[in-house]
Order: sequence, then structure tokens, then C-alpha cells
Amino acid sequence: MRIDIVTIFPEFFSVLDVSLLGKARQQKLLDVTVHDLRDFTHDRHRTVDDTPYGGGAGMVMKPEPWGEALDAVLGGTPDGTVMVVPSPAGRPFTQKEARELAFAPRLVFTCGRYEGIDQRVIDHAATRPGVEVREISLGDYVLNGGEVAAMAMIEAVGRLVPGVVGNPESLTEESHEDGLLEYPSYTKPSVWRELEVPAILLSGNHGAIDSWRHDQQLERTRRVRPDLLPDDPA
Ligand code: 6GU
Repeated sequence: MRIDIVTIFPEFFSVLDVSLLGKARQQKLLDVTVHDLRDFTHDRHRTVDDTPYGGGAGMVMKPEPWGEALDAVLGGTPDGTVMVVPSPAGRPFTQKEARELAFAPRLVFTCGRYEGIDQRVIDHAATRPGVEVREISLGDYVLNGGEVAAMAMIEAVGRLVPGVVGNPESLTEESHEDGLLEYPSYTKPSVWRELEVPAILLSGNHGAIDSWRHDQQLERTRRVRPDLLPDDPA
């Protein structure tokens, strides 16, 4: 999978060199390129923002540098390319969304700062043949810009790309994959600070263990995330 990121803070993305995703890049499973939006400005101050039409607080990112950056990045892009616009005004990011994005041949993340990007940039990108634009939010809180959000989405999607996670079974047995939270996990020693591992896990009875784990998932989901259950009265 190819991933392009456009940002005014390319150095934010140095964390993509480490851990699982860093290894996936070395193995060429992920091909990540970070582009500096300011390289697409032409004035001495490399200006990327201006005051909002209609007034109001904050600054808006100017369309011209974004237009040039996206001409360069999206030119000749394969069909099925998804341009992800991280935004607190987007639809919520979920595991389902991550699974869908993992099928795209190419993802382009446009990281806005300030009060966001001139809307025409997003509307124009959506008219490009073969490109689908998705405005996506990490959750109901505000970050200073799209960079940290893009990083979270890249990690969630990247680990679903075949080969990135060594044991594919660990992908199906985790929180949200079956719509429930994960069951609690334990490892050795069986007694630690007088706390015992639940006896059922030491029984060797795999049917009973599966059923206990499922009960734990339901109990935990009911307790902390009742909104995930189908008959949630809320
Ligand atoms: Cl995707 N971007 C920003 N700037 N803030 C957010 C967000 C995204 N998701 C939640 N808050």
C-alpha cells in the first residue's frame, strides 16, 4: 500500500520509522511519503494560511498551496485512491472504516492546521477521477491539527495490510473486531502479588475458556461501552 501525507509538520511523522510500521516500511509492505505543504508556496514567507471570509476566530489554510500539492500527489494516482481529510467535523473513525481503507491501493492524508482547509480544496479533490474523499474524525474532542489523527489512522489501517502483523489471528481476536471489547488477558506467573489468574484459564478446557472469554467480553462491553450493544436503550 502506498500512503502520502501532506502537512506543514513533516517531522511529526518520524515515528513511522519505528516499531511495527517502521518494519513494514523496510519490508516494502508500506510505502510512505511525507510532503511539506510549504514546498508548494511561492512567496518569501511560505504562507499557508489567511483570515476567514465572513470573519471569526483563527486562520484558514489557503487553497493555492493545497491545490498545487494535490496536483502533484494525486496526479496519475490509481483508481480507488482515498483522500482522507482528518477533521473533527468528519464522520467517526471506526475499525470498519480502517478495514475499508486497508483495501485502497493508495491513501492520501491531508493534514490541516488552524481552523481547517478552505472547503474548495476538498470539494475540488472529490471531482478528480478515481479519487474518493473522506472527511474523518478520531472522536468528539479537538486536536490542534490533523497530524496526530492521521498517525492514529495510519497505524490502525497499516496493521491490517496483509503481512504487517506477523500472526493474522491476533487481528481477529481483538477489541472491536466482533463489535465487542476484548476479554482480559493474563500471563505467567499464575500468582502475582497474591492475585491469581482466573482458574478456568489453567483448566485446559478450551470450550469452557472460549465461553468464559465471551462472557467477559459481554460483561465488559455492558459495563464500559453499553452503546456498542444492539439493545442499548440509550
Ligand atoms: Cl481527525 N482532527 C482534528 N484536528 N481534531 C480532531 C480530529 C481530527 N478528531 C478528533 N479531533
